[in-house]
Amino acid sequence: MCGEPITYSAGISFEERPLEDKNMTPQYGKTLLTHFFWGTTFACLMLGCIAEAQQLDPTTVPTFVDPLPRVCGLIQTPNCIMLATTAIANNIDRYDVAARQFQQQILPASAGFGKTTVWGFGPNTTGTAVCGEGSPTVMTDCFHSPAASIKANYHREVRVNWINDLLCHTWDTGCTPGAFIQYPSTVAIDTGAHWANPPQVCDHGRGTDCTGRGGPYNGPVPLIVHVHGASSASESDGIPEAWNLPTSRNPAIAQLLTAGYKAFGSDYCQINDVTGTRAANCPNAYNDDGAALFSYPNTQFGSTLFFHDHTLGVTLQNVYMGLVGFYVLGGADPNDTTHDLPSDCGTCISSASVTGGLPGGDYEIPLAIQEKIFTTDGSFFVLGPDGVGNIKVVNGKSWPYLQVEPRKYRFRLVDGGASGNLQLILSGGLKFTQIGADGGFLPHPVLLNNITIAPGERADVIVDFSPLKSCSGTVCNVILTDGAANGTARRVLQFRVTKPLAGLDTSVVPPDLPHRPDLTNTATRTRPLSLFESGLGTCDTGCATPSPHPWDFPVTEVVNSGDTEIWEIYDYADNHPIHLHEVDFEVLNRSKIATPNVLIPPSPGELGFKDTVVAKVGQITRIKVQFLDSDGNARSGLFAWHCHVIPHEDDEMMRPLCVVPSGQGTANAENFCAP
Ligand SMILES: [Cu+2]
Repeated sequence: MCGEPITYSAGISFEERPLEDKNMTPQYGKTLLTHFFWGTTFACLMLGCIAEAQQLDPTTVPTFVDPLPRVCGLIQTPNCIMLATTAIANNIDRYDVAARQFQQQILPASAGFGKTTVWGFGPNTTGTAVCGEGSPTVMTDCFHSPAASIKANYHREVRVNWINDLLCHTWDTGCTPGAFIQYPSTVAIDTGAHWANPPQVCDHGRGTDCTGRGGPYNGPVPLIVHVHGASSASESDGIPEAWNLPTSRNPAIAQLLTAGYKAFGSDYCQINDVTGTRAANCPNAYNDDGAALFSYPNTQFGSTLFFHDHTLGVTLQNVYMGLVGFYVLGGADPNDTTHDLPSDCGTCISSASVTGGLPGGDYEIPLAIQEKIFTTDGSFFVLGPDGVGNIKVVNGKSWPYLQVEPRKYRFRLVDGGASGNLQLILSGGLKFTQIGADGGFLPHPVLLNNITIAPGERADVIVDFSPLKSCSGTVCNVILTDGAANGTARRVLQFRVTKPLAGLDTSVVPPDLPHRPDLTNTATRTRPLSLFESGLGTCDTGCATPSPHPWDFPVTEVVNSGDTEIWEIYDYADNHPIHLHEVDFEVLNRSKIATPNVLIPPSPGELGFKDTVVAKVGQITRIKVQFLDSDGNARSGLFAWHCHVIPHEDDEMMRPLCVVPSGQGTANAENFCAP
C-alpha cells in the first residue's frame, strides 16, 4: 500500500522470469513493465511520486518556438558548440571534461517555463556557463546537454580525462557548496537492483556492483563514460563496473568513504598519462581525483559516435539527467577520401572546407533525439521503468525549430532515447538520402521515405530542401515526425525553409562512398545466442535449450582477438537493439526462428558497418564480426555486449565480452578478463 513505509523491491529473481510475455508488443519495452520486473511496492512509490510531483501536461508546452541548439559537426562555426582541447602535444588531442549539475532552458522560456536542472559535460574550468544561453550568448567553454561535440580525426589519439564533478560549487545556486549532488526524487534509482552500489550494501556480503537491499539512496552519483562506437583498449572502454565517485578530496565524499562507501567500481581502470598504456594495479589505479583518463586511438572510419554514462544499474537515471554528448570522427585531414569525405561549408571561412565535399559547417548538423517527461516545475521525471516520454527533446530543447536555406543539409541522427525506436518522416514529400550508419558510410547513398533507428543507432542522412526554394507561408515549414511514437511525442522538429541561400550549394553526394571493406574471411565459429524479455543468454543444441544469464554469471562470450565469428541472435520476446562494444560488424540477414533457412536481407540502412543491430522478436538476427578494429588492431580484455534499451541494460540485459589474445586458449578467460 502506498501509505506504508517506503521500501524498494528487487522484483522477481532472474531465473523466475518467463521466457515470453504475450502481453508485450514488439516495441522495445514501450509497454509498462511494472508487472514484470519492478515490485509493486516500487510502482506504488512511483505513484506516490506522481502525486507529490505533478507531471507536466505536454499539451501545455508550445511547439517549435525555440531554435535548435547547434552542436558542431566536423567544422566549427560561430553558430555551433564544440569542446576545446586543453592541450595538444605529441599528436594527441587532450580534453579535460567535467560532468556537473547546472540549469538549462529546455522548455520554452517565452511560455513561462523555468530552467531544468540537468547533468551534463563541459570544460573543467571555473563556472558552469550554459552554451547558447546568457547575454551575450555563450558558445565556447560552456556546459550543455547534450554536450558540445568532441571532434576527432582518423589515426590521431584523443585522450579524455573524464571528471565526475557532480558536486555543488560556490557558483551554484540551490545547493550547499561542498555538498555532493544527489539523485532528484523524480529520477530515483532502484537500490534493490544489481547496481554500482557505492555504499556496498548488498543482499549478501559487502562489495560494490552487487544487488542491493533496497531503500532510498542519498549518496553521490557514480559515473563512467563510454564512447559508443569507439574501438579502444579495455581500460578506456567505459564498462559498467568501472565507475567512480567525485573526488574524495571533497570532505563530504571523504566522510562517506570513512563510513564504508567505495570511491570506485570493481573494474575501475584508466591509462598512465606518461606511457599512454593501461595503468598498473587496476582497479586500484584510482588516485582520489574523481576522474578516469581514457585514450581513443581513432583507428577506424569516420562516423558519428556519442558518449554517455554506462554505470551499472543506474544508466537510465544518469542518461535521463543529461549525461550524453557527441563525438564526431572525421578523416585524417579534410582531404582524406579513404576514411571519410571532405566537408563543404559553402561561404563559411574555414581552411577545412573543400568545395564539392558533403554539406559541412552550418549545413552539417548532429541531432540527438530524446523523449522526456517533466514535472510542472520543469524537473525531469522518469516514469516507471521504461523511460518513455511525452515531449521530444532535440539537442536539449523541447520541440525546437531550425531555419534552413533551400539547399542540401547533412544530419547526423542519434537515437539518444531510453527506449522505443524512432521512425522519422518528413512532411512536404521530402525524403532522406541515407549515406551512413553506425560505423561509417554505406557503400552507396539510399533514398528513403523514412528512417528507423533504435536507441544507440545512428543514421547519417542528407535532406535537400531546394524543392521549397520558392515556397511561401506555412508551406515552408517541414515537420519531422516520429511515426513510432504516441500522442504529443510524435512531433520532433520543425524545419523552416526561410533563410535565403547564402551562396551556391556546391556540396556533392557522390554515388560511391568510401567505406570499410566487407569481411571476406571465413568465420571460425558460429555462436548462437539468445535474448529474452529482459535478459541475454546462451544457446545449447542450436538454441533448442536457450539459457538466460545475469550480468555476473561467468563470462560465456570469450573470443580470440582477430577471429571472425557469426553471431546468431535468437530473440524470444520483444525487439531489442543489441550493441557490441569495441567492434563494428556486418548485418548478414535475419530469418524466423521457425524457418531458419528463409533469409530476410538487411534493410538498406544496415548495409554499412554497425555497432548496434535490432534483434526482432521471433527471429534470428545474424551478424558477422571480426574482433579487430578496421585498421586491423587487436585489443584484448573485458568489454560488454547488451541491449541498448536503457531500462533493459540496467536490468542486466547485458553480458561481459572477453577478448583474449590470438593464440591464447580461452580456458583462462575469467582470470584474463578479471579487473
Ligand atoms: Cu532490450
